[in-house]
Amino acid sequence: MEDTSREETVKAIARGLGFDDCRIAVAKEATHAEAFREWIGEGLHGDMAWMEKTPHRRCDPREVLPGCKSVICLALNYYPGRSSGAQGYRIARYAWNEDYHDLILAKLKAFDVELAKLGGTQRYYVDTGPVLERDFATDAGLGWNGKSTLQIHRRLGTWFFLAELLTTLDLTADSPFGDHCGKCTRCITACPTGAITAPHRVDARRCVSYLTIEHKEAIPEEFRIAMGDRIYGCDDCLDACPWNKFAEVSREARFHARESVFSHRLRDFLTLDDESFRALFAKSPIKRIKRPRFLRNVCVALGNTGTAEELPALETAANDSDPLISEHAIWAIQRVKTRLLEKA
Ligand code: B12
Ligand code: SF4
Ligand code: SF4
Repeated sequence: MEDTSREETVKAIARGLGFDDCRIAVAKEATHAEAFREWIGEGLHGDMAWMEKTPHRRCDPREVLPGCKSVICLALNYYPGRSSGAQGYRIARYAWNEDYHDLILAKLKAFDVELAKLGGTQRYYVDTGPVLERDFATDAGLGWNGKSTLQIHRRLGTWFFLAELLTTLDLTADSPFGDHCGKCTRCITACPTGAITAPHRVDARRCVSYLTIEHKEAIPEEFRIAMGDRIYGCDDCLDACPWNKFAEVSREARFHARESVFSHRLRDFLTLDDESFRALFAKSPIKRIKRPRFLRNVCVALGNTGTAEELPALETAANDSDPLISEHAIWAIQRVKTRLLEKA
């Protein structure tokens, strides 16, 4: 009886802090720890070297928090709606406005204070911690890991962030919800670069999200055309998922499209210097990749979609002192010119 009321208290705290769902998993070795080790072993994480560090910790919360008994798994809906208002380019929806890390960490901090009052010691994370977040969310029945590897929630679809508190509180775990992908394979078909190489397996090195955000060097030529008009992240496997049909727009206005960004035409981004880049993307996750990587992505998209009107802006970018920008601008100019010749 006492345990039941503690779980209810935990879920009430989550609701009070604005989380859309909260479920509990047992703290143990992750169910798919072996799949994770294989994934790393095959180098599918590309140059995200931080993922190789301390795999024993990432696969078992008890290695992160001694005495950890439960993992409190949380979902926060970020769906900002269908259209950003952008003309001719796409940014992944999670990055349409403010960075979720700070926003969610503030909620987790308040959560921790409440759990300490119940006698718990916690570690809390969103995204960047050594936790296989989706594995524990599946165990807790928050949702299930779809073939795209995205965690799907029966009501929110795929448009939500995960966060969790590892706690020494011994809470009764919730039951898994089960896999509801059925025969569907839409995400695999929709992926522009063939990054979902098998159900439940993403080769990060092929994923547009990795190439445009995590990858620091030149974008391999084999993926540039497939990137199309995507300049930061990719939502194609999310857009394709039928479980998103009933997604509701997030209550959090700080996730809704930032007008000052999306009023830019694609070529306007090439005029940003370091200072105006930082100002435009203040508090946005895009700020993290800094101007050279962002302009690199813009050049590729302009190469794929641009017309003669874009050539002057690309010529200026081709003279940029940053080689990452100039190399991609030169590639884009060639591609636009080839297209113009083909049309002539
Ligand atoms: C590294 C990383 C990436 C990498 C690699 C992605 C990947 N699929 O592994 C890149 C940069 C490509 C990426 C992209 C994106 N990411 Co990311 N990413 C992460 C991060 C930091 C680690 C993921 C990880 O450990 N990958 C390693 C693989 C092996 O693990 P996994 O994919 O989680 O898979 C587990 C399960 O699938 C399970 N499993 C394996 N086989 C099987 C088989 C069956 C039958 C079952 C049931 C399960 C199962 O075992 C695996 C290991 O535990 C997490 C945060 C975190 N700490 O977990 C965010 C996270 C996964 N990303 C997130 C988001 C939003 C995205 C993007 C949508 C962003 C975008 N729009 O551009 C894309 C989606 C791409 C995709 N299809 O996954 C969210 C996902 C939320 C959700 N609802 O699922 C997370 C959870 C961040 C957060 N806190 O909200 N990401
Ligand atoms: S985010 Fe885009 S590129 Fe990456 S797996 Fe999904 S559809 Fe493929
Ligand atoms: S698109 Fe289909 S197969 Fe892919 S995650 Fe969604 S339901 Fe599962």
